Amino acid sequence: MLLSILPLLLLAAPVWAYEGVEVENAGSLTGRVRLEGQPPAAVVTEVHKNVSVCGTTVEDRTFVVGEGGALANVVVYLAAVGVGRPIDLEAIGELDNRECRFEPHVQSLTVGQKIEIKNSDPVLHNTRTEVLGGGIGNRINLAMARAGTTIRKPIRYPGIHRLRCDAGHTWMNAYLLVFEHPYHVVTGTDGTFELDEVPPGEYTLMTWHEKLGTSETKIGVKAGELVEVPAIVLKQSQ
Ligand SMILES: [Cu+2]
Repeated sequence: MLLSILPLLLLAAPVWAYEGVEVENAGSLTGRVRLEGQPPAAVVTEVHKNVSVCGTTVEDRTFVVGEGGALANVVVYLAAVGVGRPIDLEAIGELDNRECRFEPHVQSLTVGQKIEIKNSDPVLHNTRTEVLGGGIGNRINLAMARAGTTIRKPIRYPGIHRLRCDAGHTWMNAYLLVFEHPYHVVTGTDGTFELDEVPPGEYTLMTWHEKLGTSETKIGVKAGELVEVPAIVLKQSQ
């Protein structure tokens, strides 16, 4: 009996775990993500369902670009951090179905946190996650028929999740990136980011964008210092 259970236990054990500690002599990182060149024109989808709520057209939000090429909706994170500040398990991500869009378009959370999914519209929406690039993922498949409904779901697995709505709103999409450590943040319309309470050491600072993929920057963090990361310029492939 024991022998038959053992392989399952081994599979269920985490391959790599994060340890939250009080970080002494922590440093911080700050910087800005920029898009090189003009962004492509937004894709406009004609709407033929729930037009009174959704409108007649919807523009996609793949490239949200501010002044000087500042790029929003980029997840900036440290690769493979094993020890650092504790994970805030009380933090709750929010995902609203509003005017037939997911808000926000991109967010990041840490394993152990929760996400609160809300329907603000008086129409049926369904929030379903697809795990990109393999892995177990944190699968969600949640239909919400009434306006004002909220449901919380625990976030259990790391990965890149694309969110879709199966209720006939083919244009609805968003991304949820889940990490095992707390060193991740999403850029706003000014393209800036900051990561605090980073233990001194050498790191790989990563960026992820839904169309541009990932970039890597090697960076050193020293005790008590605020490191200004050189501008991260993301290029569009042809
Ligand atoms: Cu929907």
